[in-house]
Amino acid sequence: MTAHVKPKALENFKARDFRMLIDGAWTEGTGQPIERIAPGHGIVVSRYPAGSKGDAERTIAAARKAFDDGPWPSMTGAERSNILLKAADLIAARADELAFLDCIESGKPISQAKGELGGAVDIWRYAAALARDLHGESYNTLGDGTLGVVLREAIGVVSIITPWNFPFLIVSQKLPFALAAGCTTVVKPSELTSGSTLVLGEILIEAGVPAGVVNIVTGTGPEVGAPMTTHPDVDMVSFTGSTGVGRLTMANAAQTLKKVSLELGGKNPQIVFPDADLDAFVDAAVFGAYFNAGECCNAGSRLILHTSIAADVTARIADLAKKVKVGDPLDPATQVGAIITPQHLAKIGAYVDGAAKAGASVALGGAALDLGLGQFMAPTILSGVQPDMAVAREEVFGPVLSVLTFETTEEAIRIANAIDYGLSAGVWSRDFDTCLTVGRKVRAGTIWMNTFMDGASELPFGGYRQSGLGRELGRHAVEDYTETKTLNMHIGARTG
Ligand code: TXE
Repeated sequence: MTAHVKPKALENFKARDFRMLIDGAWTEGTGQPIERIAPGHGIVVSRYPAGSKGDAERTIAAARKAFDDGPWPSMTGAERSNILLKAADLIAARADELAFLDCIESGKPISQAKGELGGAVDIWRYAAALARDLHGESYNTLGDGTLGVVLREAIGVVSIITPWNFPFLIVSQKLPFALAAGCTTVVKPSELTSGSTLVLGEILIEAGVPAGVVNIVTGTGPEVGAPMTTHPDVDMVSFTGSTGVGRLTMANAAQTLKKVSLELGGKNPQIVFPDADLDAFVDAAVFGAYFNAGECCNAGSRLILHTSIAADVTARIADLAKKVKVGDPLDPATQVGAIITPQHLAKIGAYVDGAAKAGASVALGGAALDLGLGQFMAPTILSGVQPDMAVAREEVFGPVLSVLTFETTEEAIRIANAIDYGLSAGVWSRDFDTCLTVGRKVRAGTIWMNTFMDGASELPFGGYRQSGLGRELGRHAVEDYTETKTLNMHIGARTG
C-alpha cells in the first residue's frame, strides 16, 4: 500500500478529542483514549475516552436515578414530543458536521452520509409525533361490576448498543423512541465511530433533555458494552450488530430477564424472474450490493437469477459496477468509500478467495484497491456460487455480490430460505401474482417488490430467525420501550 495522502479537505484538520456524557457532565476517561484512524484517509481523526466497567456502572446508576426520580418519565407526551422536535431541528442545523464525522470515521461517502442525516431527522420527527399518541386500552365489557384499563408505562432504563456501519442513523432508530416512551438511556456507540453520537449528546442537552436521561459512554464491547447487558438496574437492551454478539447479549440479558431487541446480520436474496424490468433490476442490484461498500445488514448480497437470464444479467451488472466510483469518502462524487478496518478488508478478501477455491468464478473485482488513501475493496461479483458455499450463507459485509441461479419458483424460494438469516429480500417480476406468491413464502422481515432497500420511518424494520428479535421504526416502535400494566377495577359492592 502506498503512503497516505492527506486530502485537501483535511489539510487544516485537527483530530477531535471527545468526552463521554455521564449524568449531564462531560467526562474524560481514565487511561489512553481510543484513537480512530480514518479508514479512507489513514490519519487519526478522533479520540474517544476508553470507558471502563466502572464508567458503565456509574452511567447506569445515573440513568436509574433519572428514571426513578424523574422528571422525564412523568412529563406529558406533549412535553417530551416538543423536546424531540427541538432535537430534530438541532440535528438538521448540525447535519453537515454530523455527516462529516460519520464520513471520516466510517469511510462512507459524504453524499451518502448527508442522505442518512436527512433520514435521521425524519425519524426524530416521527418519534416526536408518536410520543403524543402513546396510549393503552380500556374494557367496559367485563360485566357491570368491572372496568379494565391497560396502561402503557415506560419500561425503565434502556441500554442502547450500536455498530459502526450507520453510526447516526442506527442510534436514531432506537433513542428517540425510547425517549418518547419516557425511558432513560445508556448509549454505547461503536468504538470505531463514536463521534456523531457524542455530538448528539450536546444536541439533546441543548434541546432540553434533563441530565441523566441520555448518557453516552464510549469504549469497547467487552469492557463497557457487556456490563450494560448484565447489570440488574437495566430493564431492556436494544442492540444492533453482529449475530454473535447479539446471541451473547441475549444470554447476558437472560441472567436478569431483561427485554431484548436485536437487529443483527443478513444475507439478503434478490430473486429475479425473466419477465422483470431488467434495466431497473440491474440498477438496483448494483446499488443493493455496493451501497455503504456492502457493509450493510440489508445488502442485497445474494442474487438468485433465473437460469435463462443469468449470464446476460450478470454481464450487465458487471458493466454498470465497473462505472461505480470508488474513492475518497470526502469527494462528493464518490459512490463507494473505504472499508472500516484493515482487518475487515482481509476478512472480505478471505471470503472471495474461499469462494474461488470452492469453485465460484470471479466475474469482477475480487481484490483490494490501492488508492494511496486508506483501505478499499473493488466492487466484486462472484458467479457460479452454490447455495452451500460460505459466501452464499454468511454475511461478508463487503462489496461482494454472489450470483446463484434457479429453474423453478419453488427452487428459488428454497434457496432464498436455506440460510440462518431472514432480514430482507427482493422479488422482481412484472407479474404481481409471482411477486406476492414468492414474497409471502420468503421468510424475511422486509420484502421489496420491484425495488430494493427503500425505507420509511413508518415501516417496521427487523428480521426473522437469526437476523434478530423485534422491530424498529413504524407506529409500534415506541410501544417496544414500554410495559403494560393492567388496572382491574371493581365498581360498587363486591359480592364475592
Ligand atoms: O460488530 P459487533 P463488529 C456484522 C458484520 C461485521 C461483524 C463484526 O458481519 O463484519 O458483524 O462487526 C459492541 N457486549 N455486523 O465487530 O462486535 C461493540 O462495541 C456488549 C452486522 O463491529 O457486534 C459495538 O458497539 N457489546 C451489523 C456493537 O457491539 C459488545 C452491524 C457492535 O459490534 C460486545 C455491524 C459485548 N461482549 C456489524 N462486543 C448489522 N446488522 O448491521 C462488542 N460489542
